[in-house]
Amino acid sequence: MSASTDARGARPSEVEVAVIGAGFAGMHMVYKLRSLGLSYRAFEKGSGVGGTWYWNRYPGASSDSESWVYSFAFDKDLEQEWNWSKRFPEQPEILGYLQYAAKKFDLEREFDFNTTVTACTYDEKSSRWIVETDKGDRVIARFLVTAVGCLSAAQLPQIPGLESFKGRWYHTGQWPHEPVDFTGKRVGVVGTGSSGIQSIPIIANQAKHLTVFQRTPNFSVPARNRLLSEQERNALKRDIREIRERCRWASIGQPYDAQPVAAMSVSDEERRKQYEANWAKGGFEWMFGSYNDLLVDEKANDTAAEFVREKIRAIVKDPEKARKLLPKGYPIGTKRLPLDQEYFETYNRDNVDLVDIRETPIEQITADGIQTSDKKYELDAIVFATGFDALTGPVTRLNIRGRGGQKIEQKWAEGPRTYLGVATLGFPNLFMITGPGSPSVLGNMPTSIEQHVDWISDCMLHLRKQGATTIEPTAAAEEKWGQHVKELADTTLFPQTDSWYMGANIPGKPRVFMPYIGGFGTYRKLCNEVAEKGYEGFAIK
Ligand code: N01
Repeated sequence: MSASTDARGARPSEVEVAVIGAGFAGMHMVYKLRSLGLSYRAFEKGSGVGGTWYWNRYPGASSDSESWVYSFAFDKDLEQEWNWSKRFPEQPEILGYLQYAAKKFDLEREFDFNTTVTACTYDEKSSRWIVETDKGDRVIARFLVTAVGCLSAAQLPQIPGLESFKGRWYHTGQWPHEPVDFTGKRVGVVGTGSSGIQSIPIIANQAKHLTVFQRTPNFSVPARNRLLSEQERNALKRDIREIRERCRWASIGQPYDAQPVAAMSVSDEERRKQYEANWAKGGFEWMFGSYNDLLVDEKANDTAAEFVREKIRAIVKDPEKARKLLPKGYPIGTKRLPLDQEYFETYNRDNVDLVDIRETPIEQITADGIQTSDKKYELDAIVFATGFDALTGPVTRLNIRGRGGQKIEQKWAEGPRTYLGVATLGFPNLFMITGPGSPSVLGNMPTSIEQHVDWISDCMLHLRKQGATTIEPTAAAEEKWGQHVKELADTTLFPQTDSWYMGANIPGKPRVFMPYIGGFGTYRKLCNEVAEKGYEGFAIK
């Protein structure tokens, strides 16, 4: 018998908690609920654990956080047993790690896989959630926990003619499980965000010809991925507790923070030396471990942006390609900064072309390729690296209805409204792991997830001790949190830019900066204080 089955081994239809998702968040939540002795049902659309790493199997998919922190922190044995091969782990290795953890903690049997949640409805009379699935389940739960990730609702652009395309097409976020071989093929990639930038060098290596359709040129910084030596691994394992503690309190959940130095307070020469040194190291530290004003001061930001533009000019030999690749018109870092492996170098290959679709827009997809306003590109395969309906999309597509039958997408019509990014008024006993209004995507996801899972579990225990039935943010607390999230964002350069942080990649989506940008450590402190004050800002009944 598992914790999600009854004495007869059947899945119960009434539980304390319903959990949706089997990625880092869902796995950790279920592990935690089981250890607390709370009953649950857990649903996952995919056929196995992995979440992001189950779906994003595109060539080159890899984490941009270092392997030793891009992992579960809740089990000391797991972190000593598992050997990461590289600095930045690649998708197959992360998926392997999550599958290993699922086996180690016997989590697989706790999930209903291949099961899509079709509706979550709050019943006010019983103060329970009714969770329905495409398998005909109707589960009654006191609490509903969404562990659906922030970047899981894939966005396919509405380009006329896709249905007529005779070749194969793919979205990076919904990649097939069987290997995709582009050998000898003419491939088009649409999109140059992180997914495009990671996959383009690998596809270029395989394909006969690659055409990249770029809407906005992106800044990108070298990852400088490499194998870890045994000595390095041992040292990391020795220090891992201390490293994790640094992550917990740092601004982006990584074991480093910006220096307490403004870029404009040092000489040009010194700044350049710093940028060069960090460029050689690679990784996010280039930007987020250097000066503390890069995302708030336009002049400071310009110095970093111009440094990257210089690198692009130096790497890309064809001046016309270099011109098209130069990012301009928005501050560096205000679109999520990709890390790359020879991305700009890829444009020096003879088999790679770049189309600026702002200059020559895509008009339609035809049976044999992509037609722009300028010419037709004949293609055997198209890869859409066009991103996601970020942060809100994964939640709104669950068909959640709260008090009075209100749909969550109605409540969020002008942008997401939450308290601490974990709960929302009108939807009692709903907890969102890494929801909008929490730091989530602004740093190392497992650090965010762990903090939310712990906080939510503690809150459930508190309610149990109190004999309480429901918890829900007060209108005042939610309003104040929304203001705070906005005010913080307005002190930065982020709102200037069309990015998925702002919802700008989805036609019609309200333009609101969705994550909390006050820093992971500060946020953790605030959440702890809320709990210490008896869940201040929540109405508990
Ligand atoms: O998506 P994106 P992504 N016609 O939205 C373009 C995380 N992630 O999947 O900039 C033509 O960033 C769009 O153009 P524009 C990470 O947080 C993490 O790459 O909107 N083009 C852009 O170039 C990341 O930020 C990792 O003008 C269209 C691209 O498609 C997030 O996921 C790896 C278009 C989309 O870029 C999303 O990344 C990968 C259209 N209609 C992803 N619509 C790791 O940690 C969009 N585009 C490793």
